[in-house]
Amino acid sequence: MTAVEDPTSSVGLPPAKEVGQARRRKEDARLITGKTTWTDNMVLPGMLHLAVLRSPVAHGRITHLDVSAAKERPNVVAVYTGADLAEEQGSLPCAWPVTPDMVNPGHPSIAVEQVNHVGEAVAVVVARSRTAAADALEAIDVDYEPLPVVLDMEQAVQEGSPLVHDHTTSNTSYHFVFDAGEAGTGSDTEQAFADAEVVVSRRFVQQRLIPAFMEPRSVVVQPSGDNYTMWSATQIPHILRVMAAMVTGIPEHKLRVIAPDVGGGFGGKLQVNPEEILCLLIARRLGKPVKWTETRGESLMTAHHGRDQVQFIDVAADRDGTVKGLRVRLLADMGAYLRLITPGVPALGAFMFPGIYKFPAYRFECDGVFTNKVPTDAYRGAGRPEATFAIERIMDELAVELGMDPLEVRRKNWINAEEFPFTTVAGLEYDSGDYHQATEQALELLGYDELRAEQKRRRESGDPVQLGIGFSTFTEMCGLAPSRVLGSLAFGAGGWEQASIRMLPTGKVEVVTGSTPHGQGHETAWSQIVADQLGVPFEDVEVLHGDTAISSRGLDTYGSRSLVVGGTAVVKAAEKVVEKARVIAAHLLEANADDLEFTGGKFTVRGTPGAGVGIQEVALAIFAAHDYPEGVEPTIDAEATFDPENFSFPHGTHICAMEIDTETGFAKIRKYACVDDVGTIVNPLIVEGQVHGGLAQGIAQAMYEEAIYDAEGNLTTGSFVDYLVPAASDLPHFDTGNTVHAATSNPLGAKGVGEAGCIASTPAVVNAALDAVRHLGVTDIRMPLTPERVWRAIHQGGDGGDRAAAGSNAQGATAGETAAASTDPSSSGGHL
Ligand code: MCN
Repeated sequence: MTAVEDPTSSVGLPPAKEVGQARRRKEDARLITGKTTWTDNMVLPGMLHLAVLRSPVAHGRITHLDVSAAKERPNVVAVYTGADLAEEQGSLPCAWPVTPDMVNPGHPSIAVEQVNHVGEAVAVVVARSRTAAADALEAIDVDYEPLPVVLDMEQAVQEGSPLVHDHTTSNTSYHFVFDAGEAGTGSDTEQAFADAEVVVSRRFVQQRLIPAFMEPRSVVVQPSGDNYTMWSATQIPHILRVMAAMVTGIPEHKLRVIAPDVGGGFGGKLQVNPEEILCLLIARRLGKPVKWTETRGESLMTAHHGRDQVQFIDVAADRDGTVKGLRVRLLADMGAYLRLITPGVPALGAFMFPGIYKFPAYRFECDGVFTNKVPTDAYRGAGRPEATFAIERIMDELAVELGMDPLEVRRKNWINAEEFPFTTVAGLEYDSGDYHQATEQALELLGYDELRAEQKRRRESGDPVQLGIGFSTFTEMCGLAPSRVLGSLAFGAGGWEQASIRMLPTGKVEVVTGSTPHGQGHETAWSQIVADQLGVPFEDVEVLHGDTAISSRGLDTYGSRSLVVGGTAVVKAAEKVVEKARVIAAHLLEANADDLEFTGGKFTVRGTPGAGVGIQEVALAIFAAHDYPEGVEPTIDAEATFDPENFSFPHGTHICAMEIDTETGFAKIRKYACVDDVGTIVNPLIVEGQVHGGLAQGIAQAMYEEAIYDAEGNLTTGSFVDYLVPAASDLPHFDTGNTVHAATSNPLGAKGVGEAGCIASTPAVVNAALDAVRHLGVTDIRMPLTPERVWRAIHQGGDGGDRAAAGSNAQGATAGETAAASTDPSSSGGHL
């Protein structure tokens, strides 16, 4: 990774000593040596265990449900059905009504009369042990009257299609439109298309993905009188508390939610789960602690999925490559219900389709469609990877149509560095960056010229292994905030974040943050920020989070928001601490507060640098409180809430070089180089780790992962044997670098990084694959780029087609093994 120097020099913070250092994460020692408590490790006296009977049918009426035998099973304490809990279970929340007339069918935690996807809860057993609960599920007798199963979005929106919810009039939940002409941010799109010299149209499929977090979901609820404590492997303890209070009627101040160490989420734990509500309701009924931990199979089958869109995209341009307009129509699979932000995911993406290009006309339309599948919701990038894929793919297609170099057509349409701040046709104000600079660096990192020369050689010699180079020049909107803008998008919450800082008597510092890390390293990064702000040693800072009783206000971690919003709240709280300490230090030094300078943790009197007092000494003095100025509170604690004026817009250039064996269809990344601009970098090691993780997931979408349902609506990729999450050994070395253009929306000058790699990488990989085989007549290959699909695209035409409904991934193989095993694409083994 290229070095970053003087990260705060341009943004008016104290000189950076810690910020910019590649500190190892302070949380890792406990995480990787088993010295932490995951939710499932919790054991409470008298704790009961919940097991869930799940529907084996995708769509059906429950005609018979007999739980009496299960109640008689050993160690079973209670069995509940939807009817038993109908009065109190309410509906799981959807916080993003993207249009005023959006149809939300409601979502019970346990089905009452009808099931709408495989895996939906039908009954729950509460027993003294986990195994007793699971065993008793077998004694429950259920009959279903099957209903027609709706799986294909394009069929679901046809007139006369069977309905997922029979009390609705169609399978369309909402029709969302953003039209730049109507919004006043652009000109008439239809006119732009009528006037353009060239129009390129494509249909892209964003396959369904599963956010396969390491730690499965788990929840424990402990009642104590009318108070409840919930431990949950969640990304959103604060939002969960509010939502759970609303759903169950338990007063919010009687409910404490704790997210202990959480083993990853990737958006999949940005949810209010039926089981969280059920544990709460049952703990209330029985007055006993209740635990539920999912199996991996339950996780893949019932935790919300991501992506799943059909994208129709048209670009209008002149023959010289100048883009004139963009039109996007989406079908977005909601699954059977609207979960916490299901409908908002494609709507958020609406603002990202224009990418880093300037053109005058843009129209976006999206139908949110119900199907009998598990609901979709946030998955790393949520809406933005889908948009970035579509625009970066079609820019390549435009280049091909015009006979231009893919970078040349991009460069022609980029917003130039001197044009910032720039308001895009979607109405976003991009604040800073330099797309040319990032691209030049990335080309160098990749060794572009050499690889192009090799590509030429391979083509000319008819080498069976062809080489392709694919680009993705992207930006994204993250740092989810500003509250007013989120409000204008009909999001049900704000986007501020809170932090407080307490100076302890011994000079140590406690930082309480409303962000909720689940792998992102906030304890380390926030310590670095505070160490610089207060001039105290990094080791003296402790960061507390993820407990609504400790951090009472917060909006949690998602949307790469934590540093730019939560980290800024930490900066603001630290500034207040310094100002409070300044007044007390002035008193102790018998000086005027205005005459004090504060550097390196020490207040000195301007002009007499010898005399001074350290902020940690001030903390002890104020604890004793023997001598402090009148009218001042004896504390130097402070809290701050930050709500930025704008999103943050990281950008970058990602380039993938890919080899394709034209005889086997096996695709292999030869080299991957990327240069990301995330503004000021607080911790380069963490940033690099975040980029690597994001790349792994973005590449996984391009090459490996796909959730597949069979014709009856069964998930056939219901285990890691079938759902192909790549291992580190399946991924290439990444050459990463950075440019630094400070964000203007926060005093750190930082831009989010948590999703960047995931958003950027997928189109770079697919573009590379196409570049390798386009001369063989291939114009598209459906994701994931399995050897079967690639082979079919080369030898049979089309995009490689749909994968077989069942058993489409090699049993138990890693991605590499699968590909290697699939050397005979006409056999039925491997991916075939
Ligand atoms: N950072 C930095 N300098 C920057 C930007 C970020 O040093 N200019 C650091 C931050 O201090 C923080 C980390 O990078 O430690 C990520 O910061 P940020 O971009 O603010 O993202 P969030 O902390 O809000 O994390 C959310 C983001 C999302 S949306 C998903 S999805 C995701 C991701 O983070 N899920 C993850 N990264 C993940 N990493 C792990 N290990 N597990 C997940 O589930």
